[in-house]
Amino acid sequence: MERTKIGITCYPTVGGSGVIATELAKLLAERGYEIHFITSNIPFRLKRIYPNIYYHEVEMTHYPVFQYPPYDLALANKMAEVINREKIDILHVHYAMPHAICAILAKEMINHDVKIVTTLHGTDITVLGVDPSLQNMIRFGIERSDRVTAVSESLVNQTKDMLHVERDMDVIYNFVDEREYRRRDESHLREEYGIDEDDKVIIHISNFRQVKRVPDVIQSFKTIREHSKAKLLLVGDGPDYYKTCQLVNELGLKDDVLFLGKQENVSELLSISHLKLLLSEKESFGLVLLEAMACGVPCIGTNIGGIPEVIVHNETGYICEVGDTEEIADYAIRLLSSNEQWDKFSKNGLERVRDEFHSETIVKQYEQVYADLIVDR
Ligand code: GMT
Repeated sequence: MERTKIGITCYPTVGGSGVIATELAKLLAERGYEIHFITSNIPFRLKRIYPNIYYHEVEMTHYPVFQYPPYDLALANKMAEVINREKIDILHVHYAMPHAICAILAKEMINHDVKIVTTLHGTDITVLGVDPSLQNMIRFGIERSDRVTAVSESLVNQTKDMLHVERDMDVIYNFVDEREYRRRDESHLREEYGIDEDDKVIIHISNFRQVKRVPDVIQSFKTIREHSKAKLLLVGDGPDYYKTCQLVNELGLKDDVLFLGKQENVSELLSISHLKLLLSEKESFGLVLLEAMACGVPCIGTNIGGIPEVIVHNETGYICEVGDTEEIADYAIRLLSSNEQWDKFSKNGLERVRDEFHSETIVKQYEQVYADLIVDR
């Protein structure tokens, strides 16, 4: 029997959607699918050779006559070329804007019956979707896809409300590779970073965009630090990085906050952490929460988007209102001062990742979506 061929387009740089697209590709490849990435760069998580994963780079032509290089058209063109040549069965795009629109254009350009699956990750709905000038185009991408999945119930509801989309959308949650995300003994890192034995370690991982509200992490940490010996690990980089450094200095926290920049092996850092903070004002899922829970780290997150679908309040962590840094600090202090409570939350989190977000379960859900479409052809 011929192998099912899946084309994948995602943002290949650091970011949850690129991580999910690539981890899904690797697991599908292990299950015998043939995968064709059609992207601007090799996805950053594709670190070694996988015999049935291929990479097709979108090439840009720089003509002086073009005021702006037409990336989206180059992508559609590459999609059409690869679908035709490789006889791709399914083109799975991550993000409606612009990837679903490019996929629809590519399909129009060829005679091969490829099916388009679009996965919504959030930003195209919650950030771009509020711009009226883009709404029609995003809706078009969603409505003309053969199947649409979203990474949380909340994102499905927001898509329906904001874009007035009526079609069915499947919720398929994010997942982590359990072989990578597990708690291990990385105690040497504590020593290397100068973290004392009695320091509690709090971690925040993000792209430091404004929506992540990193200043709230700092303000919460300030209060936590007044009650307990602690260090804050800040992992990632982005537009609010400088502002965050300034705030840390202003609040006199310089000695207790470690700016670690972009890091690849975050499971090692999570393994020395006691608490994960994700205090965003927009978050369709919060993959970093799952990564933390898989490493046994309880989480505090905000009551927005998909976060309450990941953290169970008072069981695997706490849910707080956006910006309420006093409440966040109160919960953190309570959790960090009780070993019994911490052990319970850590264990509950591990069980939740295993029972609700196991990679095996999630990959099967995507396989079912593909199988339904192939049967329909
Ligand atoms: O959070 C970001 O800024 C990055 C963005 C992305 O493209 O990776 O994350 C989105 O997709 C992730 C994977 O599904 C989700 O876990 C994030 O919650 C979502 N970000 C937002 O909704 C802001």
